[in-house]
Amino acid sequence: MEYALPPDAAAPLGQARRVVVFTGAGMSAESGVPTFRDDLTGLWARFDAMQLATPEAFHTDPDLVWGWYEWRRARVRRAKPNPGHLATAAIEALVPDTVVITQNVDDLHERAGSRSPVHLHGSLFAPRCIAEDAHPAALPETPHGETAGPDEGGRVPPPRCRHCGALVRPGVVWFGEALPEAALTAAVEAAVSCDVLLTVGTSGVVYPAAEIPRIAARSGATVMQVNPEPTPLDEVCAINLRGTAAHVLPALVAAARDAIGTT
Ligand code: BV8
Repeated sequence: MEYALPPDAAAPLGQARRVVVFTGAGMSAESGVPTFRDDLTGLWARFDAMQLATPEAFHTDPDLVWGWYEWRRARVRRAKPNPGHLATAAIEALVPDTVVITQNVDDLHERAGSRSPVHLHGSLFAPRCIAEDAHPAALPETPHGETAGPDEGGRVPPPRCRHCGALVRPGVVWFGEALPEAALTAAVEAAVSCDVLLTVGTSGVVYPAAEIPRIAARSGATVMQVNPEPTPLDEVCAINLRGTAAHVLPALVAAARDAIGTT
């Protein structure tokens, strides 16, 4: 059943010249990829994602952390983009000057047709050497998790860098690490100059990423939120659509398309 949009909820998107779609883990939830708020499953149930996603955890137990990322990579490879990802790509077609900024490390936006999402927190598909020069490293052919279920997807020794023999690490931004400068700069530039920022599926608690919708609001953009739950970003949203990405976004895009079609 189509989501019942409040009247005029799509008007800002229908009139926008420059749009930002800012997404978090909730965007991929309906593709079966767990969010950071979800309890981990199987072997991982006794770990806290916030503890595993740190340089300290990798230093202490590289096999455990690499195994976790391989398990996550296998789950993403088995997942499919959901109607929310597809609707996001449809927004890019509807409003050519659209920038997708994601906190997610999966590739579901790309697989849904988004041209070049800005990955603020890196990617599961870009491992690199742990050494300073951070040589990109090849992904192991079949992620360990592909064959083993979550409760056997435990420790997996990380590969070694072909150039220097150092450990290869996941290509993500861990807690306590700086975000990639180019990505953060591109995200801020998009946020200060957009007419509408659509924040989808984020709890808005991890900084500096969570600053992006606030920067847009301070710069005069209309901020719209899609989330089944309240978040700290409620206070900067002009329009709050309580619902899931796969349910709300297609309805929002259809209504915006109608609005544009009638202008
Ligand atoms: C840094 C990659 C400094 C790894 C991730 C103030 C300023 C700056 C930093 C800080 C600060 N205060 C605290 C900090 C430190 C820290 C931080 O923010 N901590 C938080 C916990 C308070 N920040 C950092 O450490 C950052 N680095 O600051 O470095 C520095 C500077 C210079 C030099 C050196 C150091 C780095 C943060 C990045 C961490 N890496 N990911 C990996 O994936 O393994 S963060 C990770 O968690 C995600 O990428 C995401 O960003 C975050 C989880 O948030 P969400 O995506 O929102 O997901 P979440 O599960 O929380 O929520 C899901 C939402 O979806 C919910 O609201 C739910 O209701 C909704 N939902 C559910 N289902 C659906 C749905 N919505 C729609 N549809 C559905 N179906």
